[in-house]
Amino acid sequence: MRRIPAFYWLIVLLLASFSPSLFAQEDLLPTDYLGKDFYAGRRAALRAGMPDSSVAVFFAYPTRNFSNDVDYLYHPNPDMYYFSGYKEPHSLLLVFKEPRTDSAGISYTEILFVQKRNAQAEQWTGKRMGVEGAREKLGIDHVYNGEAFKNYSVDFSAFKKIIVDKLPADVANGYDKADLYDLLEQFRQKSGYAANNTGRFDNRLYYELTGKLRRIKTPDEMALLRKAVEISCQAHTEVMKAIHPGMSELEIQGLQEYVHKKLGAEGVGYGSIVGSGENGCVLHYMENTKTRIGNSLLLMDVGAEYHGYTADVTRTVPADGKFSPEEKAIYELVYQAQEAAFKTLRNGARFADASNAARETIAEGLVKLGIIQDKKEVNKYYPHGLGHHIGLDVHDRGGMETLLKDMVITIEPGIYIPSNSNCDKKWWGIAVRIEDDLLITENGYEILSRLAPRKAEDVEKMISQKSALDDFKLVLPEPGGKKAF
Ligand SMILES: [Mn+2]
Repeated sequence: MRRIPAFYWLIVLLLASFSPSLFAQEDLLPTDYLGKDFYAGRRAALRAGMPDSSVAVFFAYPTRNFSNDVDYLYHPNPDMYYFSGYKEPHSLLLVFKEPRTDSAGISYTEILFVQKRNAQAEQWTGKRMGVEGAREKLGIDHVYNGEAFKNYSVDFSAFKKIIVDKLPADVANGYDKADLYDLLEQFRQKSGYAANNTGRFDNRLYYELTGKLRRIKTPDEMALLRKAVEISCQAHTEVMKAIHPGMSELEIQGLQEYVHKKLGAEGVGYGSIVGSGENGCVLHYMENTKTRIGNSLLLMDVGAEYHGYTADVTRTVPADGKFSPEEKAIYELVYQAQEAAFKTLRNGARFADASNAARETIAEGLVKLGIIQDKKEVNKYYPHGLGHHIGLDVHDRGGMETLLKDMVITIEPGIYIPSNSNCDKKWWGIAVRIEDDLLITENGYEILSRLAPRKAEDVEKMISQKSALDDFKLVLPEPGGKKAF
């Protein structure tokens, strides 16, 4: 074998030095994650709201079994994520109102216990951040492996309040001696926690404090939430262009989620709901198993999750491109209810006013159409609330009696008329929900989900457009010959 002369290597090194990617191994990860300043800011805001002599306690969500030895894709506890950025299971965050001093005399107000690095485990389930990674990436100085919690000296009896969510009762005890089961057990022992404990262990305060913070979105959060909503709208729009009666519910779900992933959203914020005709009447229909959507309305409640933040957008569209007169009448009514609700929105408004405006519009409309005789019967066909916060949870934390600037909420009236309802047959099987995501502003609102058409004529126009997905045909071998799908 010929040796390569040293000066060749020199030239290679020289050239490579202009191209850092040859040296620094590029991880090609997204670059728009929330930064450590965000998490530090959230913890500071939390501490500001905590009463004297208190500690806030955050456990990771448990992992959950999917099949045999396979787990569901892990979803972090949004509170853990919000206050630390740590996304792995088997972890614990403590935030103290009063600064504490460690054995080296260094003062601290938070401590994070993480999963220990473990090459063997990481080969199976992926890279762990570990103590060093958490210190560096999350900006928390006091980070330890979970196993250190056992001997961590904290006298929980000295706190007047332990601000903690209800502890999960169904966590499996794995082989690891510092998994969530052990962390919970050690916490119970150290703190004298009992399930029926009230007063000192305050989960009402937990919801109040976290809710007050999480319901108001910071600019950093808005950048991600806007992206989640925009990606969702692009998916809805692309599906409108591609839709035809021969498609299946699953196929539509696949197209929606394909566009999400194409645009960088890691997943969905909730199980995608794609219901054709009568299936649209099932509010949380997630089977999506109808093989042909046919000529009826298709209700799609599908939202992308982007870096933890989830959209929640519903569009209802005629699969054959044109609303029938009955479908149109119901659709217009839901649209008007939404518009009536929008008009009430602004900083300081009562959400009840928006709810009443929408319900009243639907009630009056249903009476006019002869579907109900008395406005009081409206709940029969409009059985759910008008909206909720969105954020790290699709039904995000925080009260909404009074709307405040920088809240992001959904407005989602709907009308659902199952077969055999006590009205003219021509209405049977019609289900319409229109759901938009709105940012509350000082004097009104911004419709974040405006990219997805919602006016009936705009929906029809969009369906008539060509989609890039129209040309996506699979030719698959079948018994007896090839068939195009
Ligand atoms: Mn919703």
